[in-house]
Amino acid sequence: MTNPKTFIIFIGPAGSGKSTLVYAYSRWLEEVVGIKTYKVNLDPAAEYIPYEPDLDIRYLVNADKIAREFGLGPNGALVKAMDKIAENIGDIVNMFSNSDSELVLIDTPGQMEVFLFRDIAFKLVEQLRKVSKNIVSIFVLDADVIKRYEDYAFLSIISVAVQIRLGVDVIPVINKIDLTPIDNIVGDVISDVDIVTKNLKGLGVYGEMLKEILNIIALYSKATRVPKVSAKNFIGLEELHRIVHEITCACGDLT
Ligand SMILES: Nc1nc2c(ncn2[C@@H]2O[C@H](COP(=O)(O)OP(=O)(O)O)[C@@H](O)[C@H]2O)c(=O)[nH]1
Ligand SMILES: [Mg+2]
Repeated sequence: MTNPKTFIIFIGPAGSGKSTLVYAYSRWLEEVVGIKTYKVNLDPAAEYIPYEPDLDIRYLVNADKIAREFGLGPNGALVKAMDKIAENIGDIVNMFSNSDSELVLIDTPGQMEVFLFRDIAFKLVEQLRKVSKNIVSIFVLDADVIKRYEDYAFLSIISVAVQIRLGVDVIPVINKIDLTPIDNIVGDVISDVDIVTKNLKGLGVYGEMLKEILNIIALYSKATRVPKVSAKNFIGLEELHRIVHEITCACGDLT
């Protein structure tokens, strides 16, 4: 029996490195693990994509074309494009759900708000669920954002918000560690809630609230480790894959 498909949805702010991570992770999977992935570009306004998409939404719904047709600016065109994708998401998912690859990587628009704050977010997951229950999201944040313990809390909370919105497990990932030596700031304790909560000082009532929230997240969240990666330099991809595997695969923990 073949393994059920795993879908991985990459989400994060513009420029955090989603598309670069799709490229690096897919190459790493192919070369190191021997898994051929299927790559979907769901960004109708992408100007440059570092990987070769197997399905490129720009050929079906193109933001530039919509801007010209309806006389819209870039934001209006992107919103319209995403709504059009949402309307047709059943057909779009059908296009890639029969691919041979057991792993499908789905890249979302640079501006995460047009994905997360529109129907497309949960409609996509709704359709993917008809194919497989192995769906996980990777939330990518630039290492430059994580300078203080409260920034770690921010990453955890925003990942949970994404989890609630999509209804799938979310793995928070810190990217571009080649540029920012975050070990000097929160280091390897980043996944240790006790240490983080002890270091949330001087925040008054917000600090107390954060401690409670982080402990609850640690209690319920499946992805308790936060992989630190460099999509550019292929660092941390093994740890990322281990966590993806732990969450999506019935065969359990690889560690
Ligand atoms: N130094 C460094 N740059 C990166 C890394 N990942 C992505 N970038 C750069 O960050 C910019 C935005 O990356 P991109 O993947 O397009 O971001 P997206 O908008 O989230 O898809 C590009 O110039 C990438 O080359 C990384 O790990 N290290
Ligand atoms: Mg991108």
